[in-house]
Amino acid sequence: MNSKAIITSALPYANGEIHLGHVASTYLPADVTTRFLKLNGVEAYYVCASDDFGTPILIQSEKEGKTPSEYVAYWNKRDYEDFKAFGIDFDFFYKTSSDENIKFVQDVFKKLNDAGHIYEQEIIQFYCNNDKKFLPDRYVKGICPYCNAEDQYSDLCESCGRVPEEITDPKCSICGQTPTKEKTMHYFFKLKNFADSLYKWLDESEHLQKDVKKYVQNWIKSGLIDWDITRDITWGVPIPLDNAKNKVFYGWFDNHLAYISTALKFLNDKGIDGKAFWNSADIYHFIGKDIVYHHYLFLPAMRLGINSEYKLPDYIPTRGHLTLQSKKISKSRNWYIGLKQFLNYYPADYLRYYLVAINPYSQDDLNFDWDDFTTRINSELIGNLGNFVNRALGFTKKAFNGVIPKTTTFDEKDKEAEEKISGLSSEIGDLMNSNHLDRALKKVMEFSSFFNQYFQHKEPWKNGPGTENCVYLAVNAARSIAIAVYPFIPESSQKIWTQLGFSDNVNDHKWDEMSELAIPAGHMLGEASPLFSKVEATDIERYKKQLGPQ
Ligand code: B3M
Ligand code: ZN
Repeated sequence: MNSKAIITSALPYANGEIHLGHVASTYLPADVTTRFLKLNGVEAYYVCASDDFGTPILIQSEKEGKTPSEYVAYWNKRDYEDFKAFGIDFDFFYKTSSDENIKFVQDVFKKLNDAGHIYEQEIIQFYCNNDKKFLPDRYVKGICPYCNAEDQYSDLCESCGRVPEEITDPKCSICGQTPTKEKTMHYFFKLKNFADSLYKWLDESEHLQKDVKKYVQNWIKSGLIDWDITRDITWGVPIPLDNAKNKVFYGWFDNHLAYISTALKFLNDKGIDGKAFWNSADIYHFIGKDIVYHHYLFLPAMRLGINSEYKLPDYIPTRGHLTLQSKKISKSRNWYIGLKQFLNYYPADYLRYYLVAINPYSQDDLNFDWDDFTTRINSELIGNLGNFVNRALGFTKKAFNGVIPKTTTFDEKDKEAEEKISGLSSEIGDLMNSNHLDRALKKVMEFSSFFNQYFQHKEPWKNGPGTENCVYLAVNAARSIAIAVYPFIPESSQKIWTQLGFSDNVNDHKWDEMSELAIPAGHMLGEASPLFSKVEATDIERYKKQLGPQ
């Protein structure tokens, strides 16, 4: 394991609230991984930023009568608060519109330009003579030539889902007049230049997902196209050339560079040499499968284009989309659950548990289902884990006044239990290291289930021989669980830790300590109380009704 790591997750557009779909595939897996790395003593930093630029944000801010800066500042703050309430523990959350990022992006552009990776080309764009501006795709609406739906974007028909080559009866979405077509000079990034080096990088990478790698390599084989990095709007990173007045970079040129500029700002402010750190760390970019093209091609190509001055990613964990009750999430059809909303219903750990448990390390889609959520929380988190911890600690309280008794000779069952504890950290650690967070969590649950059975089998309430061993091992197993679940359900982990009678923080300890029998005879437990409360079917029925047209 590298002793340093930088972790990022796809930057949220500063354009609306975070919902369950966002956290499932990127923010949560990244947070769990970061917490795991930190417990292993890795100097790991999780940085993120709001993605502030782009035409949709400009349009929305205009609609709301705000300046784009005011508009994105609102969402930057709100997103950060929602993430925090969910236990997403960024070391630093910044913004793509920061001075640092703007300067960084412009420098990268100049270097790419000097190296011959940029060229100019005239293109034809819609222009509104009334508003006196070029109209990027999103600013032009018309009739879809395929399905005849009215009022569709010129680059996407939301009714039939197709991308029209040429929209019928185009209209400026600001003033409603018919735009003309004018020539404008755009800058292009020569993505084609990088076909071979990208292919090789993918071939040689050790940790990138095999299935994703394969189809990205197929894209390369079928031919890459150069990439228009210009927008004729006012909201974006200005293109630093004299003859590029009123032009800014396309959002996907600048946003991923904020991974680097944000990390540099954070590290340099801490007195660490940010660039040296970046280049000696493991770099993780957590993403959803819809932005594979951007992260496996544009992003590495741009880094290669500046001679890998900042190293390419080691890991790009890519996961599928979340559906909700088996239907596609859609804000306009009210088929989504806001993160903030959910946290009004249940504690963060319930959602963290569920979303990790159903989320494999693959691009398969996953489904949030209220009934499945109920079953898993009630039977797994509460019925298995919560029950075991409460039983072990509660019994010790009752039968031994909360003081761990001295052990006697271990029998076969005790020895088996002891081995379970000593094997736990490497067994789960291996899965965590290979990104199989769901499987790792499942192992913890199996461990807990084993100890539930062990406790049942030993019947300590009969106070027969071996009762002391049972209590000693069960309480130590509860301690192992507290450490093992810390990356997944940090609040509950700390609760268990405190109930065990420790006054420090669980994350002051190391991952491997979960495999020690560190609670000695004579140790006094804290107060035991139930960790969770049951999910009630009647509540769930209410929450289900809040979805869909109101
Ligand atoms: N802001 C959100 C998305 O497409 C976009 C990600 C940027 S990552 C550099 O998921
Ligand atoms: Zn107009």
